[in-house]
Amino acid sequence: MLQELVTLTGLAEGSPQSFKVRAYEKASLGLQADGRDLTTLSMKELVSIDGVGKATASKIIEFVETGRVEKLDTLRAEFPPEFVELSRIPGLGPKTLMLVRSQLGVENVEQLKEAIANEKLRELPGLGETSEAKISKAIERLGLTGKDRRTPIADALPLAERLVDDLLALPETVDAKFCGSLRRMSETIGDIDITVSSNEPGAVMSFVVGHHEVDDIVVNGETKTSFLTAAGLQIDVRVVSPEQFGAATLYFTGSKAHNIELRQRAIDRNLLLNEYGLMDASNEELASSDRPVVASRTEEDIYAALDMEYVPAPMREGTGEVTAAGGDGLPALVTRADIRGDLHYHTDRSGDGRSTVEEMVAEAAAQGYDYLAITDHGVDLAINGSTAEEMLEHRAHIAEVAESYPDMTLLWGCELNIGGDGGLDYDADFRALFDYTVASVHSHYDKPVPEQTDRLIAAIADPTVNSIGHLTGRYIGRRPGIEIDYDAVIDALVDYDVALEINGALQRLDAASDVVRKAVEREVKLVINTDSHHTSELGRMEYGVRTAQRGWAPKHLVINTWDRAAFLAWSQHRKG
Ligand code: DGT
Ligand code: CA
Ligand code: CA
Ligand code: ZN
Repeated sequence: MLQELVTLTGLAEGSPQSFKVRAYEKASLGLQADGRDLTTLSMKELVSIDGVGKATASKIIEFVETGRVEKLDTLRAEFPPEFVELSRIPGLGPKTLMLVRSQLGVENVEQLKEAIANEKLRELPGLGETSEAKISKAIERLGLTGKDRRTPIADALPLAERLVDDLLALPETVDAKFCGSLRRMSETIGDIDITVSSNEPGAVMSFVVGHHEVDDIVVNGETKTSFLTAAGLQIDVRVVSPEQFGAATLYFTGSKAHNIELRQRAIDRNLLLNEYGLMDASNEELASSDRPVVASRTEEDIYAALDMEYVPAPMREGTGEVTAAGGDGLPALVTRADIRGDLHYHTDRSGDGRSTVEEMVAEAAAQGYDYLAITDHGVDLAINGSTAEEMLEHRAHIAEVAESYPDMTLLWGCELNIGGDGGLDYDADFRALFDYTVASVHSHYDKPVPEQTDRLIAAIADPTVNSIGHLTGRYIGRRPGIEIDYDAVIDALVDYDVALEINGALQRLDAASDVVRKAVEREVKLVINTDSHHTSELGRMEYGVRTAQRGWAPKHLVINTWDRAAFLAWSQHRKG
């Protein structure tokens, strides 16, 4: 709700920097950091949270008590979802967007495209042919058009996790899981599919119908409810009996291509696979509902009955996993339990970091990590970066904190900024002092492919660089990243033995899973990181791991699964 207030108020005020917008943003960060269940807090408790003022607190109370916020309803009426969506387009800030609306009557993507086709945008003050072309390209690359409009995973996954948690808390629920593209870790989601196991579907369905996320009911059946959220995202909830839960989650997780291959494998064994179970089909006389069930309660049972290894959900895309799982075997995939450290990690030494060194290190230690690289921004990242002097003080500070954590090796690192031409922060001698570095792109997103490729290769070739962070700099569905020649970049990673990051932030998931899979084929070293800027963000490691699995990443290529000695030796090897 607060995030929506941030966006809509930004539009209403014509600036994402306005006082009100920043107040909501601060409150949102404060609440996130606090972590308590908002619905249980009093006015007094709310305003005592860092960044939460009276105005925001009363909106939360209003929301908890009535399920609505009047201010938000007013803003929603003024800015319908199809208009708000336009604010995702790079180059269309709130001011420009409001201008486009008032001058050209543009209310949605279709009308915006039409205005671009008629060369209307370039005539507006502050815009020109270049910005018009840029906006046009961004619309294409964001995939905003038509009925196949999709929701970025960052907007769908936290919502699905909350819903599943709410369902699991229901006494009538035996088990619940989100399935579909979301469970497979697709970058964008058509709709959310949730499967619930229960013997009392009626109770589950009425709970769903009454849920506060429901804006509009599409299907209201005995075992299936489909509804729309206020943001227009569709959620399908199906209830099945506990005996059929495995078959149902297998079916609804898909992908369709994976299901089709599984079904063929079943047929080859005289079996029948559907959303109710894996059945013995040898007696053709029997009606399908009378066929003996071979397996259905768990996915594990079904894969086993098909003579296959269990296939982790992120791999289920019908791109060779069925053959591998039923034949030579799947790669020994990395899992969350294998991870021994985080190697892209900020503190409030970075302008955009929001927790102290002490807090961030304590949180990492609580994960049981063996090593941790603190990688605050280098000096080139304006506002957020630190000078050489500040970095040296920071090193001393980190060393001091490290004394309290004898079981964890704390590295003084840096997130180097890859400049427009591939240049890096500080001078080479200073960079060589860091224990570990991640180099990443934070600007110049629009250069042509050959220049972007050269730029990355220059950074990879630099002997002070250990890894490349968030490869393209994209924000899924919001900002297209840089376009590069992946094969050339992967060649360079191999040649210089530099690790490729899989960034677990849901907006990023960068490198993308298909790029990871290419890199895996070339045995590029990988590193899975959270890029945390706050103590609440360490959970991203799980998303990074799932993305790695989607890219078929085996444990042995992931450097932050290695034991301390092996990792430390590797991190120093380029320095000779
Ligand atoms: P999405 O929602 O477009 O991001 O993608 P999915 O994969 O979540 O697709 P969705 O929601 O249409 O259906 C959920 C799952 O149900 C899908 O992954 C596989 C299964 N499924 C749906 N339709 C079919 C079908 O016609 N044949 C088979 N074999 N499976 C299907
Ligand atoms: Ca779906
Ligand atoms: Ca669906
Ligand atoms: Zn970072």
